[in-house]
Amino acid sequence: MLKLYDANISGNCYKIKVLLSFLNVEYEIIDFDLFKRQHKSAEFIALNEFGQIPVLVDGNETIRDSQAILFYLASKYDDGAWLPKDALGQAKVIQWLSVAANEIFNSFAMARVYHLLNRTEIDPCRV
Ligand SMILES: N[C@@H](CCC(=O)N[C@@H](CS)C(=O)NCC(=O)O)C(=O)O
Repeated sequence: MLKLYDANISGNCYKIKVLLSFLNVEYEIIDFDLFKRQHKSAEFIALNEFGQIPVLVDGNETIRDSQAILFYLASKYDDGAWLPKDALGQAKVIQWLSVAANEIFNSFAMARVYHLLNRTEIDPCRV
């Protein structure tokens, strides 16, 4: 079964759980408390050298980064509804994934974490 290294407060993890539920794919959650710094353990760094969640493990394959995981799930577990097979369709999906990784992450997501967790760091998503 797929394993998702997750943290409940993470928007990057949330979007993967939304796609997994749309695709009806079963998975196991490995729940991390970021404030206990489980994501910086040697065992987890072996899975993701950046020490960040989300990470997806599918058998012998390990995928880090939410955009890459969305791409992987839609390619492997869907019939083209979420990720078109043609070059232009794929480019249009990737252009929106880039918006999520830049414009949305650096504005709404930062503001959410800043207020939700009362954090004052320049990059409140790093724990
Ligand atoms: N580019 C990565 C960013 C992942 C990321 O920023 N994860 C945050 C939680 S949403 C994290 O692990 N923060 C803890 C840290 O970096 O120390 C992705 O899209 O998955």
